[in-house]
Amino acid sequence: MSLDHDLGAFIDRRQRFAEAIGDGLAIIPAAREVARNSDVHYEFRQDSDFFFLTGFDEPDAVAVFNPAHAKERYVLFVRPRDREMEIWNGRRAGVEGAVAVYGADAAYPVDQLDQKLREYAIDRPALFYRLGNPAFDARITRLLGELRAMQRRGHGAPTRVEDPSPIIHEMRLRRSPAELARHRRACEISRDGHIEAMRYTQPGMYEYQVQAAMEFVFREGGSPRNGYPSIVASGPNACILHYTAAEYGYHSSDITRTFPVGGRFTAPQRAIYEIVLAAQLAAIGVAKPGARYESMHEAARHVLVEGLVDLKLLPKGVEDSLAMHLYREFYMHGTGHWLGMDVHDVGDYKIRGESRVLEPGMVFTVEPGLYFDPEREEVTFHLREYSEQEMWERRDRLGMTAAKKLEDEEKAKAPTVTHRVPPEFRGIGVRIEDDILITATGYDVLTKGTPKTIEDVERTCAEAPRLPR
Ligand SMILES: [Mn+2]
Repeated sequence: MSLDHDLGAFIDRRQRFAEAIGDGLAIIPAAREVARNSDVHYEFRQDSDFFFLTGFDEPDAVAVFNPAHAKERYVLFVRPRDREMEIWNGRRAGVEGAVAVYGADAAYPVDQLDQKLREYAIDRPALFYRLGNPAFDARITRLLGELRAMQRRGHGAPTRVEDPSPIIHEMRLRRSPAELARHRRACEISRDGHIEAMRYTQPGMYEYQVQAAMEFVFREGGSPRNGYPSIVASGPNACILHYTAAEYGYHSSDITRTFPVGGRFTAPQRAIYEIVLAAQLAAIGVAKPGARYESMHEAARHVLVEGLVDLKLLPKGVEDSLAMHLYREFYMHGTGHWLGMDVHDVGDYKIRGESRVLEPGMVFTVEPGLYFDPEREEVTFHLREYSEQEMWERRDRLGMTAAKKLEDEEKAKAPTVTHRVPPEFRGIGVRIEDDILITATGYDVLTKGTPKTIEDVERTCAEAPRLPR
């Protein structure tokens, strides 16, 4: 059982979910164990939607929500207690624990699922189930077939199959105070790991050794696992790009810091770093309730382009470079993403084609960067204005392959200009990423205290590490 199982929070989520599905029947499967090699499995991590509603962190379970039922409104199907299996594979809550600890109205061994579903689904107008899991989909199709056969004998079968994810994902998008406390802790632990990485790193080390120092701090701080596998990369210019983060209480942080292995930024590294930092601060500065999500990307992009133009890294001025998206040669990703139980968390960015408006309780990353391929001596820019919005709409409409073909044709027609990348910038990659919470009046940087200015980064790199090396 999870140590901090806060039953009240899960009951509240289940009530809100039950209200949303009304007299429907919802079936939410847990994650399964995945074979790695031989009889070894990958480390198990529960499905986020399933955990959000149940707090139950064992594999091979299924949660059923049936709000119109007289008694069994929330039912867990779980692996039963088995003394021998538990000796080898760890403790199980069993049907007893599913009721006593996890608050199910009833619980059954998972092999009784099909039989119980036939009973629960009778006279339910809608089945809430997310298609896309082949083994489970087949089970649901079979169930529906059986129910339709029964219908001839006078019982109603569900006529709608609906994806429950939009309901759950809108709930996950806004953090409650208790969720926020866990999320803050994930961010603090990640901050501490990054600080130790800056202190610990020295020339000649392997990337995985830096990773180990950082992850030692994560685990020691109470994080049972990372939010995602660490990405620790060093470039040929002694400029090192990290992104990694701890998970705590099923909430993930996401931090990137770029620091010089030798402890001091060179002048070209410094120039690029200052642009990315200014872009990041500009983007964070526009975050507040009521602001469009897109406005952060627009703010970051503007500052990045101004910096690139100043350094003569683009062949055109600021306005043209933005309209023609010339910066994409050095900044090819978006400025952030929702952050929560998943590192790239759920939730829509646009609603009916329009950028979503920020609300208190939403958490996202702001992570601009600039990247200069070490082997790219010159860049050929295509001089044509286009709208990214239209590009994405066309890609959605035509599919990626057909849309790309059209894009290539348009590019081929556009005039080009070839521009040299000065050698001192080649091989530099800088990204700076923090986690931002929208508050009632503005924002709060959850990852504050992670060294970010050149001065703070260099000072931290010069400090003695906590860990021996
Ligand atoms: Mn990120």
